[in-house]
Amino acid sequence: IVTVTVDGRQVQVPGNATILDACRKAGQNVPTLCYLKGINEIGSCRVCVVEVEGVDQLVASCNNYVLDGMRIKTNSPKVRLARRENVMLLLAQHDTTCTTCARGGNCKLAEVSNDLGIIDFPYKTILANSPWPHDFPLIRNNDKCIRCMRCIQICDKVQASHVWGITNRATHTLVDVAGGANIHDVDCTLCGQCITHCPTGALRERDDVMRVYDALADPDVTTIVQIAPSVRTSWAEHWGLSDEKATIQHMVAALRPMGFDYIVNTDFSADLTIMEEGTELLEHMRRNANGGSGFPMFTSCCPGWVRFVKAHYPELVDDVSTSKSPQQMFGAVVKSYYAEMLGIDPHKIFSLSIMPCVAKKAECAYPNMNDACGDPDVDCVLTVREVSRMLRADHVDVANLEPEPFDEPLGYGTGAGIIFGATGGVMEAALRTAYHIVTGKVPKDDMFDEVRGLRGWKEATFDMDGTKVRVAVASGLQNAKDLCDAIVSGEVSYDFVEVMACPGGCVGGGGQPIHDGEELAGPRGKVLYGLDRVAKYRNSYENPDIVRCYKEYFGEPLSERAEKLLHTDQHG
Ligand code: HC0
Ligand code: SF4
Repeated sequence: IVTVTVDGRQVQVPGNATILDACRKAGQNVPTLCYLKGINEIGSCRVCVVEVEGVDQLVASCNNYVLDGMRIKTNSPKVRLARRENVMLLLAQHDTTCTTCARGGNCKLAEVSNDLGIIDFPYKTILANSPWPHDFPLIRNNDKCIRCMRCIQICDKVQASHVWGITNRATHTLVDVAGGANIHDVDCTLCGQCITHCPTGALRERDDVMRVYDALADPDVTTIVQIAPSVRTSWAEHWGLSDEKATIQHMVAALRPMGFDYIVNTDFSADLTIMEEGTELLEHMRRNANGGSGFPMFTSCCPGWVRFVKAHYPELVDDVSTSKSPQQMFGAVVKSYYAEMLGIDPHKIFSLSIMPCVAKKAECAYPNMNDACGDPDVDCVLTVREVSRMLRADHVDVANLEPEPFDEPLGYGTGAGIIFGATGGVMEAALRTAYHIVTGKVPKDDMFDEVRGLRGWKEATFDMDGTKVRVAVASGLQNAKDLCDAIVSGEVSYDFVEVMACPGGCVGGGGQPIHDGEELAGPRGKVLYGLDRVAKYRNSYENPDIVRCYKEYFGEPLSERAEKLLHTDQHG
């Protein structure tokens, strides 16, 4: 413990604290721009500079450490001048057309610049012009890049994907696809983590909002929208509403006046996925007991993970579950069973899904995801950010909505479907149903809760009346890589492995609302587990809509029709 003085106020901090930590402890919120705790502490933007008594040069507070007796000034004239100058130099290479920026109103650079009172801007702006294929679901706009390096670090350290690199030097320095490659030719998983960690509008998702407005305006088209599990925790964050005023039923009420014909719940198809995948798991274990690959079965619902495993572990691809993701299962059900039930021509359905995910935009366009009627099973995917922009454009009075139910049938999802959105949730949901299949008994409440929580690599062994099931759960692709390496080398062995590309699972997804520097997977996940706790049904096999769906249409899990519509042997 050392004692330092910040703007005249003494504080005690651990000897390994940064100056920034000490300033914040003293109540002085020094501005930062490139800084991301634990991930990017390189002091490149020079916005967090402070004056330290006895030191001539200003020091970056994010990556310099305290010394006992240090006296720090966070807002001296020298500091203020330097911060302004540093930010103005960034602006001199930034496209400041903020009115047409996807991040409008939610930009760290704009915030810092406004806070510093940069109104008269003396420099001429010179912009980097690097081309980008605008059909790709991830868009890089280099004239908005401030070279903070956050995207490089997230992609390297957290997502083990190494997509971004630095090209050129000095004032020509650019962050771009490493080695000058085309983004189509590198192994971007489309996890979107670089987007949610970008402090400006240099990275964003492809905007598909106009396709949705066009479908809504076409009288010949029936629009059916599904909403993913984790979206219920985050859709209204833009408006800062309480959890009670921002439930999924409020979201249904918000979407109705926009003109959607049917609003359905991806939780239902998450339950469907569990029925298929839980059954498949038991077959996979049987195969392994009789000389199968020896590798565990891997979950397949996260398209970021599927892209990753295909690129880096081809030897494991055959052990990825053939079950489609809940999004794609719902798409296939909508254009077959649901269309039949409603008496609509499936070719005239526009099937939309609202996801916390960028990779889902790619998943729905894979050529093998058109099993129902030959058209894509899901036509379009919007991120939570895009939907929030639509609600703002339509001036929906989000704070004063009366909750409304989903459309029936296929509107109901169990607690097991809801927890899909958090890391470990798919595993827990599958184990509840597998337990029932194996033992014929109802699983005790929360008997598989060991796989919950934000740790990047979790493992547990469960006993199902004598059948031992060894499981592991990873989220974040560096954790997934460590896990896969250990599996391939034989260091560890499991029966079932869940991987989600984004840290914390879909609640931390790359299509979620952006709160710069804050990680919200934890609190959002808690909401999902809270909903599971109070759900009428907590096990997928108990879902009355699922029971009906098998009775009327699929027969049983892994039936011929289920294999055709709900499974794929290719994964993209
Ligand atoms: Fe998934 Fe996800 S990836 S868990 O399987 O929540 O259900 O498809 O919708 O939200 O993205 C399910 C699928 C989602 C989310 C995402 C979640
Ligand atoms: Fe890397 Fe994910 Fe961004 Fe692709 S989307 S560049 S994998 S962080």
